[in-house]
Amino acid sequence: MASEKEAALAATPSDADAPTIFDKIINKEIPSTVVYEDDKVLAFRDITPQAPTHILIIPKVKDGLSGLSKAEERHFDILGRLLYTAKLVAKQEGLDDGFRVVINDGPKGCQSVYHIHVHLLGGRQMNWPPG
Ligand code: IU
Repeated sequence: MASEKEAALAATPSDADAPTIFDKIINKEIPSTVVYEDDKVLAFRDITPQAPTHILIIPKVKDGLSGLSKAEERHFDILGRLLYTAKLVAKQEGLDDGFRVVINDGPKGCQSVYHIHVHLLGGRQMNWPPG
């Protein structure tokens, strides 16, 4: 299987509203392990975990947010909600000693799926600088 970096470099930054595999996850057309859901956001376990806890938090409606670089003022609320959900899920997962949130953007940011998502990583000691 291609590395995450190879997948990111192979991915074509899609039109802001083009559907991605995350739409199929939102619509339950393909299975995922959902850990949190409300009317605005969905959080599910990453299929290729990079830490003992690795969860993706996504908006249910993309509204042009294929990545953080596409954010507009109308996205203030959903951006805040994604981060707040990361905090809620970190608590739910028992990540009381710390965790990391990451948003990859564009090819050089190693983004492979063009539907904005917050990575929540925890359960091991993180390192800095990141790769
Ligand atoms: P990235 O920031 O765009 O690189 O993150 C995309 C993530 O989506 C990556 O960590 C994948 O493992 C993850 N993922 C998934 O959980 N389920 C899928 O069906 C696909 C990707 I495709």
